[in-house]
Amino acid sequence: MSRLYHPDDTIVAIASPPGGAYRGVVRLSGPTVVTLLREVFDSQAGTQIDQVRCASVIPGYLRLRQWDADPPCDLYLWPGTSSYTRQPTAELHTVGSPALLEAALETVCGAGARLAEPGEFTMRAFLAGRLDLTQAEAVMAVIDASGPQQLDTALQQLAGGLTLPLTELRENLLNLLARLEAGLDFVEEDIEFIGAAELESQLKLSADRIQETLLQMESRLQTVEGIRVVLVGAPNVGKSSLLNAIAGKTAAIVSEAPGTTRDYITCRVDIDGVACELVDTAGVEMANPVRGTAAAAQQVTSQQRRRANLQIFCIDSTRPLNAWERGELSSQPPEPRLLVLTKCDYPNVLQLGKDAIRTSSRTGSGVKELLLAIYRSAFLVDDSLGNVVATTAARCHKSLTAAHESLARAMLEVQGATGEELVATEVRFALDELGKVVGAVYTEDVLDRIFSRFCIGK
Ligand SMILES: Nc1nc2c(ncn2[C@@H]2O[C@H](COP(=O)(O)OP(=O)(O)OP(=O)(O)O)[C@@H](O)[C@H]2O)c(=O)[nH]1
Ligand SMILES: [Mg+2]
Repeated sequence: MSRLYHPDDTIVAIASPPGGAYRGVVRLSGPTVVTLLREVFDSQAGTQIDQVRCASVIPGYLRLRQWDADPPCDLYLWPGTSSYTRQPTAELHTVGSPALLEAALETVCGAGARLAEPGEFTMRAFLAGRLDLTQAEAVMAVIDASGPQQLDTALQQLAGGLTLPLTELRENLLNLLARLEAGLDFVEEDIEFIGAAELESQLKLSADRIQETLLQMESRLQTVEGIRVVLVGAPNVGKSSLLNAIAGKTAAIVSEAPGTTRDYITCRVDIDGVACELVDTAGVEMANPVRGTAAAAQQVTSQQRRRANLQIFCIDSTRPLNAWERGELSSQPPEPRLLVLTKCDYPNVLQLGKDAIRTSSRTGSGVKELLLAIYRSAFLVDDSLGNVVATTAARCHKSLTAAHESLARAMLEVQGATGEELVATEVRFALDELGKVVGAVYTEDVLDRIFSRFCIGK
């Protein structure tokens, strides 16, 4: 069995980032924290650590076995169950020297603690019921957040953004199950605890809630995979060159021969925390292409256009618009579109509205403006961008789908009057699946998978 399942061990880890810093933190949690601190910490004012009853900060010194000098240290102590892990927890805040922190770790281990596994502090918080699984994942998302948007989202989830609706849903279903089971217990007496019509409407309500959450999650997943930004335009206008300029590397082949790109090419870029999948497509010749490879390539392009969240319509600034481009510009595409003029390092023969972004892949001018425009559009394209916690969405999708299916079957059984026994079984099954999402029902390998992605000390 994994070591994570032994909350009776006292664990210790360096909780501050690696490398030298002004301050470093060593974190401990477990039943023997207070006894152990008596060995490794001297309070400046002579405070008796075992007398401390509530969360306190105590200035003092570390007593390191290997060192003669005792470095100054502030002890943050949660002696009871008010801590993150709901067990005695302490943090030793001292000088952030890697050698010193290692020595502190060794000393604490020498006094009876063991090194913590990745995510073990948060695992304890989960096992103690302080967090549910979606919140534990949010802790990790907060730590990993690479931009303000991701951070905001992770914090929302940590604050119970997903937990609250799911908890409410589970409670409703539990009540429903209780009434169903009461009816089953008194089947002889012919007392009705819940009528078929109410049962069906309650089931439908819950099924709809799950469906809503699923849809929300799907849009989150899509966001995490990246909003799809598709470059379209006539052959040879410089789409592939622009993709390379945005990506900062050669992802697509460029040549002066029109029709170079035949299949679509994708490339991921991260624009300040917003994941984008850029898609380069084959140039479009005309509205109704001829047969052969050109036609096949254009079919692929139309498919990609349909899947786009955002279109970047590229127009060559060195020549007048052709008929196809005029037609495209006069119609409103279903998805948001940015207009981009290419090859602006050449003398410009084309005047488009001021909304068009002027770029040159050769000099790199305008690429920054284009990135900013993509970034801004991303939030218009996908308003769930503020709600991304991909790991949770990926993990919960299967359970939510299964719960929804059970409730749909339960509704059919109510309609077919096949018996409340079967309805209750389906409701129980749905509850189990919802329980997996928040971690009310879990297996060891699910926990291992989730918590092993944490870093040590968290
Ligand atoms: N001077 C200049 N030349 C460019 C620029 N962008 C592209 N080109 C040239 O234009 C030609 C076509 O570029 P590509 O990027 O292959 O154009 P494309 O639209 O992807 O073409 P297809 O894949 O055939 O549809 C190449 O010779 C590029 O070097 C630019 O910003 N400035
Ligand atoms: Mg190309």
